Amino acid sequence: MHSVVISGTGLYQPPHIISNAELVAAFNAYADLQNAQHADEIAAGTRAPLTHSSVEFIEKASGIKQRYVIEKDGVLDPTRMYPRFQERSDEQLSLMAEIAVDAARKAIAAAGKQPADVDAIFCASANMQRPYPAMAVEIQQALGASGYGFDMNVACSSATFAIEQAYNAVRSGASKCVLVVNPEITSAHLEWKDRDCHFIFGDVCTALIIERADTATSADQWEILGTKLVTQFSNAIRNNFGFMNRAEDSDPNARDKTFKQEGRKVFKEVVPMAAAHIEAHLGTLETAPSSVRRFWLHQANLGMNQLIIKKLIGESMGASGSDVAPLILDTYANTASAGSIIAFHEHRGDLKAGDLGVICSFGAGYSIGSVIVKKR
Ligand code: CO8
Repeated sequence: MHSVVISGTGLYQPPHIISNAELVAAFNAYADLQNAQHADEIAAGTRAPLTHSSVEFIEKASGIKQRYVIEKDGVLDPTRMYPRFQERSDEQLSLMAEIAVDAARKAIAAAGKQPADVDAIFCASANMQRPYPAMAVEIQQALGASGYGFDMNVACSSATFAIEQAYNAVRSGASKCVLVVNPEITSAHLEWKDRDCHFIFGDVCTALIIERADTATSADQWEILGTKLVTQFSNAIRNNFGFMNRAEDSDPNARDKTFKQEGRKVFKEVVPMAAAHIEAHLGTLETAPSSVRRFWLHQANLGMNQLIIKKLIGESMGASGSDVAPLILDTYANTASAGSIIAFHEHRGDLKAGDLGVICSFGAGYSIGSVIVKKR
C-alpha cells in the first residue's frame, strides 16, 4: 500500500454576491406580487398568503450573511426567482465543466502537476448538469488529462466520499494522481420562492489533487491517515427531480422537484450522528478529538457546527467560527459538498508539520464522510 497525500486544492468563486438584504427584498416583492395575484382566494380563506422573509431570521437561524452565484438577475427578479442560464450547444464546454476546469487547473498548479499527470477524475456533486456523457469525461478532455473519469453524487457528502475513492485508488496502486472536483451550481436547484430555504445555498466549485506521497513535490502536503463513510436513509432532505418525471406525468414545477427539507429535524438528527462519527473515526487511530488541531466541517448551519464542536472538545464557538473550526458559511452559504473543502482550502496555511485535521461532511441521504489528515 502506498502513502497518499492531498497535494493541492483549487477554488472557483462565482462573480456575483447576493446579500441577505438583496435576497429578502426580492423574496418579499415576489410574495407581495403573489398575494395581489391571489387576493380573492386569500380573502375567501382558500389560500394562505405568503409571509415576508427577514434578514434577522436568516442570520440568527443559519449564520449565513451572503452567497456567491453564477447569475444574479434571474434569481432576484420577483417574476422569475431562479437563475437565467443560456443553453449551450453540444460543441461548447458545458457550464458545470467550465467551473470544474477552472478549480481543477488551480488545484493542479498548486500541486505542481501537469494535467497529463492526472490519471483519474471523480466529479462529485449534489447535482449533475446532465446524465451523460459523464461530466468527469468532459472535464478530462478539457484539461487534457489521461486515464478515466466518472461522476458520483452523495449530496452534501459527495466530496468526502470521492476522497475515499481517490485514497483507495492511489494507495492500492490503481491510480497515481486523482483529481476530485466538486462543481456545485446549487442556484439552479434551490427553491428561491420558499422562504424556509431560499437563503440556504450558494454556487462554487472546489478541487483537490490526491496522489502518491512518493511522487508529490508540492510544499504543502497532507497525508491521508484514514477515511470513514456512513449512510442512513432519510426523507428529511429530498429532491424528486429526475428522468422518470415525464413518464409519471408529474408537474415539472411541483415543489418536490427542487430542494426541500425539514430543517429542524435534520439539525436534531444529524448533529449527534456527525459528532459520534468523528469521535469513532478518530478512535480507530487512538486519537482523542482534543488532539485535533483543526476541524474543517460541513458548512450548513452555524448552530450545527457550534454543537458538534461543543460535543467533541467541549469548546464554545462564536458566531464567526473559531480557530479550531473555521466558518466560511457566512460568506459562501451552504455550498453542498464543497463547504468543508472551501474551509480546508482557505484555513490550513497556519498549521505545522505533524498537526492533525479532520475534514467532515454531513447532509442528505443521510450521509456523513470524514477524512483524517496530517500536515507533512
Ligand atoms: N424569514 C422569517 N421567518 C422564517 C423564514 C424566513 N426566511 N423561514 C422560516 N421562518 C419562520 C418559520 O415559518 C417558523 O415560524 P413558526 O415558528 O411560526 O412556525 C420559524 O421561522 C422557525 O422556522 P424553522 O423551525 O424552520 O427554523 P430553524 O431555526 O430550524 O432554522 C434552518 C431553519 C436554518 C433551515 C435550520 O433548521 C437548518 O439549517 N437546519 C439544518 C439543515 C441542514 O443542514 N441541511 C443540510 C441540507 S444540505 C444537503 O444535504 C445537500 C442537499 C443537496 C443540495 C441542494 C442544493 C439546492
